[in-house]
Amino acid sequence: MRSKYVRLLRPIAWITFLLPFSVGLGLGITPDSNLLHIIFAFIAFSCWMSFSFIVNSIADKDVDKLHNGRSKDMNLAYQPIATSEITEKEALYLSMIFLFSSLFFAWLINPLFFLLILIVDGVGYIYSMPPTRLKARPIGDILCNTAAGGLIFIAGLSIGGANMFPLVILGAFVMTSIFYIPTVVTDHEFDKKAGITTSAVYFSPKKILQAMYPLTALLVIIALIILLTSNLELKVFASIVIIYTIPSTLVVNMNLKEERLFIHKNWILVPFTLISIASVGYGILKLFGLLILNSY
Ligand code: GPP
Ligand code: MG
Repeated sequence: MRSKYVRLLRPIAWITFLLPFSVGLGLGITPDSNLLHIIFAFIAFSCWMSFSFIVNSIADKDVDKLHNGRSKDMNLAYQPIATSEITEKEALYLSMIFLFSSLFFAWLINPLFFLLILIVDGVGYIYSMPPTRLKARPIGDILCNTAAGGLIFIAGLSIGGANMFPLVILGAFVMTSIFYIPTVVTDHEFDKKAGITTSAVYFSPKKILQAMYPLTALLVIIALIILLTSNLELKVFASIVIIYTIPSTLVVNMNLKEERLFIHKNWILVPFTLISIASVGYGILKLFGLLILNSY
């Protein structure tokens, strides 16, 4: 079995937020960006995720014991707090260290990046922890994940500062909410059993998946405007968004049988990892002046 600290931090689950962060970073970098800032940004990102997942496992310790291993990065019953391999107090200390480290490294980058990391740390906390515990409130779960994905995208953009356009940012928020919805549906059975009223439990899996259609339509409109009005780099980006999102929405809605969504987790994890690597690679090429699509 994986080390108890890896099971506490759940780095594989970070991939869902690594995608908006990396795409933002890739789009934002210019040949004038600072390599050290990029490294610090990844450390701040990892510390934010570590903080958010530790407080989540503290808040979820009783429900995680009921998990059967389905549709997740791991069987949550093996979370080290649920198995008592790590005490709640030790986890709390660790979460504090990660919280302060995320803020410290963010502060080394730029004031906007610092502010955004401060906010997403707060979102990570109110998502899991009482009294808010928004993950257990319909719409609250979607809003937190959409906010976190959109804001971490802006943080990524801000490292280099290019392409910080309102429409691009709006697109990132809409796209995050679209791709969050299937994940709350794959958790539906477990959340219902555990008595957690997520949006999927409240509205039903079918209804909440159907919400992907108007959101996809809105995203396509945004992407088309970007495609028609922006620079070459954003045109390519907008085309990829359209090509990736429309089939995803259709496939996800077609794979709901009864109340179960039959989508293997790798359908999210593998493309998200590949797109993240490609985005960071693209940003690095721009940084070293090896690929210039736009003139900065
Ligand atoms: C786990 O949530 C997800 C997180 C802790 C990341 C959320 C971070 C934000 C900043 C919103 P979960 O308890 O709903 O899922 P799981 O059952 O996989 O733990
Ligand atoms: Mg949890």
